[in-house]
Amino acid sequence: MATLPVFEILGFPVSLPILVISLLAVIIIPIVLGKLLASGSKSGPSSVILLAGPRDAGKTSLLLYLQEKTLVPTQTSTTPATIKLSPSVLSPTDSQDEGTSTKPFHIRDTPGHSKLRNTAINTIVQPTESCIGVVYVIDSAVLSIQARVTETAEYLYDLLLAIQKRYATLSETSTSAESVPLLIACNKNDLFTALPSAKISNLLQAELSRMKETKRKGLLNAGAGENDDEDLDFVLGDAASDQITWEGLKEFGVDVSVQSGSVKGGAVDGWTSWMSACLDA
Ligand SMILES: Nc1nc2c(ncn2[C@@H]2O[C@H](COP(=O)(O)OP(=O)(O)O)[C@@H](O)[C@H]2O)c(=O)[nH]1
Ligand SMILES: [Mg+2]
Repeated sequence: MATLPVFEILGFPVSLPILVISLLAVIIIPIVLGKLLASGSKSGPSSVILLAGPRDAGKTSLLLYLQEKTLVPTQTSTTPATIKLSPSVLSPTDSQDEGTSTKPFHIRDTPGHSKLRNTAINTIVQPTESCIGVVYVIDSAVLSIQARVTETAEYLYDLLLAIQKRYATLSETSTSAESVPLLIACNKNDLFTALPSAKISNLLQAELSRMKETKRKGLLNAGAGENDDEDLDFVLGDAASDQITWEGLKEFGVDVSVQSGSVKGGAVDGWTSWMSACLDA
């Protein structure tokens, strides 16, 4: 019987089959591991529509309404919740008309408390998350109070900046970078103190401009601790002007729409057709 050749490696005798298996293992294991890790980092849910906004604006109510088609009692959320929905939940209540998309999508409800807003910002900034739209739910009935306008605009500013950053990062590597559209959903318009969407739109643009001016003058520390020094230079919109308008933000990959509605009144068709358009895009 012919004997297999035996090699000597570092003083140890090694037979040919062992040598071949070892060499294959050294080559194949890193390749397989690399593939597994790469796919793991992209395993987050696909087609995520993010719900963000100040506390008590109606984010969780909207999410549950899409599931149940009725106003369900909610509790203050402290953790993000991602649920999978069929696009059929977005078709208007009085119509058979369905969007062209049939693939399920995800809605992520995030806590509105100022200390828990990282989830929302991260969902936008992380390139591994396929965020296809942001619904910024606000309470239309409290915006005659200046402090509530400021609070509403502050969180909005951070989200718009995150969208702009994502777009800027993607544009560096691709000529056809997709922007993430943002809908300002002016909820609770069933309440008599609710302001109309056009008025809210103007109030928020004016407040964002005021904030940008304040940030630029260095009176406010942008991003308070979350962003590093380099990011402090990252200004929302045009660096040459403090004026912020939805129109002006478009060239920075930030596409803003404003629409009134009411979860309580079941008036959410405008918002759901906006979401449908995100799925079809
Ligand atoms: N009047 C009115 N109340 C609403 C509406 N949507 C939600 N609410 C109420 O607002 C409160 C806060 O809602 P919630 O969904 O928990 O807000 P979240 O903190 O943004 O998730 C709850 O008491 C809801 O019942 C609405 O369209 N009209
Ligand atoms: Mg909630």
